Amino acid sequence: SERERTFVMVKPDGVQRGLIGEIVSRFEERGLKLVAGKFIEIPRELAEEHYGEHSDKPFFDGLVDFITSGPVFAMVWEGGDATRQVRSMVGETDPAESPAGTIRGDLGLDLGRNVIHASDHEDPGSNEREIDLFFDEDELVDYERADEGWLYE
Ligand code: YYY
Ligand code: MG
Repeated sequence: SERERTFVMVKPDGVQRGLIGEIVSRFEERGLKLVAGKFIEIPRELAEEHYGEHSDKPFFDGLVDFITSGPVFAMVWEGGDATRQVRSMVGETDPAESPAGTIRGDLGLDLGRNVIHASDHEDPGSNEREIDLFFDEDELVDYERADEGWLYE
């Protein structure tokens, strides 16, 4: 499978609930490689651009209010088919529809407080677009993980 990079963010509810470490651990243990991370408060303009595809939806204003309501932990993870792999670990948009074993299924209850954002594998290019929105090129670190030879055939 193709090595690629994908954008992931622990939302304000996940940060306030002390779930950053738990969430980072899941991706680390899976074998994905962390290539960037930053702890920030998202400016409203950036939030509106990030969620631009939803600008005409009834939940848009509440979503932007929520994502700007406190700090988030934004990350870039790299690996084989990373966007799809991460989404399968995240679960469905609604935690109530997410199986146990997924991040939203294990750690969330409510659609509007679903703990984590991840780029959409069904929206090709969303990973690159979101990485570019949140990170400068020189914030992405190129290195080899020590166990990479054991993670891929
Ligand atoms: O990509 P994902 O986060 O799984 O869902 P999207 O359909 O892109 O919606 C983004 C975000 O909006 C979702 O994580 C929760 C919120 N939301 C909502 O509050 N109410 C909805 N009916 C749909 C989505
Ligand atoms: Mg989405």
